[in-house]
Order: sequence, then C-alpha cells, then structure tokens
Amino acid sequence: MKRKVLSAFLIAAMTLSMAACGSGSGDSGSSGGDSAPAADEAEDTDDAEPAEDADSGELITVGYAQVGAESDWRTANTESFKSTFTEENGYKLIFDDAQQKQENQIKAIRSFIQQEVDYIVVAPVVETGWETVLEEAKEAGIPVILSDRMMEVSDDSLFEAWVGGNFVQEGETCGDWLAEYLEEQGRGDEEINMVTIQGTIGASAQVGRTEGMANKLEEHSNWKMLEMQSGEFTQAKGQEVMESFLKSYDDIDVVIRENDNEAFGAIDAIKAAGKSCGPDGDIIVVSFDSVKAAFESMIAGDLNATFECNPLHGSRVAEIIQKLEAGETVDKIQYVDESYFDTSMDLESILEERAY
Ligand code: GYE
Repeated sequence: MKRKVLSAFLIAAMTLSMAACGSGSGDSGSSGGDSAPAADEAEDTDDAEPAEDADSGELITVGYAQVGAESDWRTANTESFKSTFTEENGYKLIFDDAQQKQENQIKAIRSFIQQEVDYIVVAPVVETGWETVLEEAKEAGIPVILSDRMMEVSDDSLFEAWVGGNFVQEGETCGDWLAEYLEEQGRGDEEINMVTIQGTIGASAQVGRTEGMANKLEEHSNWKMLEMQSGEFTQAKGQEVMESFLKSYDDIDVVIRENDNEAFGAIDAIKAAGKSCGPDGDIIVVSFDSVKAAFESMIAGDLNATFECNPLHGSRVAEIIQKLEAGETVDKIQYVDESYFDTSMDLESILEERAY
C-alpha cells in the first residue's frame, strides 16, 4: 500500500523547523551521515505549522516499536514521536511499548506488517536477533527505519536508515572528562577504583558506552574497574546494584551509570549507606542522557557530570520518511550532535532552555 503526499506546505514547515534547530556546533561525526540537528537545540515538530491540506491526502501510517518506559530519556523519546506523528502533520501513529522485551517488539513488528503500515520504526531493545522479522517486513515491501539503538544485521538493506547517538563517543567523552577532573583535583596519579552500573546488556547504548569507557581505561593504568553489573536502565535496579556494590567494596572512588535514572537510584543507595557523592562528596558520580532531573541532581550537588544523549528523534525520523516519500536517498547512518554538562557550568540557565 503506497499512499501519497504530505502537502508541500507541511514539508516546507518541517524543513524550516529542522533548519531552525540545525545551527549547532560542528559536524555530527557520522560516517557518511548528514549532520543532524545539534542535540541541545533540537526541538520536536509539535510546534510546526500543521499541514493545511494534509487531510486532502491519505495519512502515512507509521508503526513505532518502542523499547519501553524505563527512563526519563525514554519518556521524552515517546513524547517526541507522539507529538510529531500526529494527524495534523499527516500521519497515523501506531505506538507499541515492548516493556523492554525483544519478543514483544518482534510481535509488534509482525502486527505492523499485518496492518500494512507504510513505515516501521524500531528502537531495538538489543542489537542482535532481528534478521527474520526484518526479512518479513522486506518481503511485505515495508521500509524499516531504526532510531535510537542500533541493530547488528548481516544485510544492511534490511533497514533504510538509522538515527541516534554515538554511544562509543559518549563513553569516551566520559572517560576524557574524568581524566581531566581527577587531574584538576590533584588525583591524576592516584589509584582510582571504579564501578559501572551498565544499561540493558546487549543494547547498543550499553555496548557503546561500556566500550568507550573501556578504551579510556586502557589509557590510565591507575584506573581500576572493580565490577560492572546491569541496572537495566532503571532507577530501581540502579539503586539495588549500588547497594550490593557498597556492600562488596568500601573504597569506591567513581561510579559510572549508563543512564541518569540509574544514577538517581545509586545516589539514594550511597546516601542510605551513610556516604556522600558529588563534587564535595566521597564518591564521584557520572551518568549519561542529560535529562532535566540530572541537572537538578547536579544543582543539588549529588551528580558530578552527565553525558548527553538526545532523545528527540521524532522529527528526525519524520525527515527521513519525507525524503523517502519524495524518492530521495537518505544517509544510512545519522549521528546526532551531543555534548556534556558538569557542575562547573551555569546549570540553572542551561536547565531553563532544556527541551527534555
Ligand atoms: O540512555 C536510557 C534509555 O537507548 C539511548 O535507553 C537510549 C537509552 C538511554 O533507557 O535512558
């Protein structure tokens, strides 16, 4: 089923909206990808002008197989899709929350195929195990777009494009930040004990962030990774894992959490154990995502730094769909610009501008 047109007006509105948020710093660092909108400036298309004559054409049906609702990042990502893929913008969105289970996502994709959607968008829970269902989508002639996390597939014609964060780079930025921070504290040569609360094992956000940090560990022989365990990207599990780390080790200097929500749980565990964290505390705490609550945690003096991962992919995926509708080619891999934030910055002012 091939439906046509979003009105030219809508396309113009979206182009304007993308241009308006694409003025950020530098290149996306993509291997051949477009430079995507700068992370901290990107906005959704929910405030884009509605297509005046969108209802004169058929709506484009998009099935979104979402990971779950495990974190603030995920909530912002869901919101970004729901506010972009609206009827006013010319779309019908079929949204599925897989509750962090790959089998649920596979079921959702099969149901999208049955419903003959026009596009399937997947934020894959884990990297592997997708070939069969993607073959089924291909046989049905339905283009698949990946967003957020990556899939590892032998045949990359199984998807049209991917847009998301550069997770390895995020991990490396975290390691570089830590080296500089320890140096500033006069602890550059000290033996530093670390623990990591990882994300969902096998998720590309986990794989990449762990790898990026591992690359930096190799550069510092005085850094010791005591243990790594998954906190499933949730606050509750992040707290539980930190409790067990604190029972096993009494000399933790740095805790790396692979998302902000795990950090919030871990900070509770640290305090409950009678220890302190943050710039003036016993333990250095860093995490990934840079959601608003992470800024509040830094302002409160609990979190040292957060490495940004931008969740506002709704408008980016819409742009890919518009290009495919227009018969244009799209860059296969599209990284989004990302930054980091720490307590040396004017966090209150930055927080006022944050979109998520
Ligand atoms: O960091 C975490 C979420 O895949 C980048 O998933 C995403 C990660 C994000 O649960 O908060």
